[in-house]
Amino acid sequence: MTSAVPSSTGRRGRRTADVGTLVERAREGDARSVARLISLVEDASPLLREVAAALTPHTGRARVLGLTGPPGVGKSTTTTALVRAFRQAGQRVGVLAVDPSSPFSGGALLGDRVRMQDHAGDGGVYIRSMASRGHLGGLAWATPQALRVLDAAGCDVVLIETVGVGQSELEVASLADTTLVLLAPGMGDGIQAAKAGILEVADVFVVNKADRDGADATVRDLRAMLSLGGRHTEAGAWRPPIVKTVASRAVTSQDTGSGIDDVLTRLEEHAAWLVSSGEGRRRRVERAAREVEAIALAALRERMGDVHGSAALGALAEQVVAGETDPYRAADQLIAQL
Ligand SMILES: Nc1nc2c(ncn2[C@@H]2O[C@H](COP(=O)(O)OP(=O)(O)OP(=O)(O)O)[C@@H](O)[C@H]2O)c(=O)[nH]1
Ligand SMILES: [Mg+2]
Repeated sequence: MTSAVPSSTGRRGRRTADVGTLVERAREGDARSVARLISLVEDASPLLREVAAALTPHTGRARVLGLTGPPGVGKSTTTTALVRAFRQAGQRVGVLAVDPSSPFSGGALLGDRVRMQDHAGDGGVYIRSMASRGHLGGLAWATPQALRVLDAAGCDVVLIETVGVGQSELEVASLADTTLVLLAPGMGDGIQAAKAGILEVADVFVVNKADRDGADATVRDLRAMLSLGGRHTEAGAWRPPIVKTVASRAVTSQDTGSGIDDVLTRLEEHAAWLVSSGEGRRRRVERAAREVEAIALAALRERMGDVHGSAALGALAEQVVAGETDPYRAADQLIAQL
């Protein structure tokens, strides 16, 4: 038996479907069901446990690509160009944009926060913006679950766009099988990126806006930085290639010379390396570990919330004040009671 899910048209439960039906429909490619499942994730619904159980047998197939980089560098434009390329290759594509500050460009892919591609024209693309800060565990908690929904819904590729400026973005990048770090000429982007630590997570570097002055200088800066060391210099390691692109050209005119084809080639090479080196498997295990950890921490935090103001905590606090115990021992006792 599965639980009733409030419809996305209102939480007052005017229309309901059960979790099993919703998952079934999502797997058949019904965009509205996919949207509702992701809404459950965003709302941290109590039904998620059931949703995860229903989805998991159908997951593990999607290839996950992370795109990160400084604000305005062209992540959404590049995502749009890649989506188009994958669609042309007959693949189903999901896009998760994590707290984007600028919208996606390009006709059919224009999406608002909740919009999914729901018309018959192209049911092969799902786009979703995630704004889940403030939830228990934040993005580390919500993004992998949204990913699982898209994976189970039959997406061959899922692209995750994040702005590379902080820790949560690094966490999201760690969800990916392959991470693309985008930079653009000027503004000392390379140095900024190094500071933010995003160089270390790069599998493929994309120097976008190569139509602008300074693209070659940015490539040189990057090469120089990579030669200084890092995980890629170890034996058998993947050496991240640097590709120059003009993503806006790929989106507006689809002409060649945009560099997007080169990006696709590098992605294929990296996918092959992930298999041959065993690194792909290792990343997925790591991803699962983080997800389990995030769920466990969120559950613990919730239980700690129940503890706040509880009689047990009050009694321990009295003992600390009375000098009968110290705060560390009291905390141990509290945790033992959870
Ligand atoms: N000249 C030039 N402009 C580009 C190129 N790619 C993207 N742009 C423009 O750069 C601006 C920002 O592009 P976005 O794709 O929104 O960049 P973003 O990295 O997703 O931005 P945020 O999500 O806000 O961090 C837009 O006006 C694009 O049209 C390019 O290759 N060359
Ligand atoms: Mg963007």
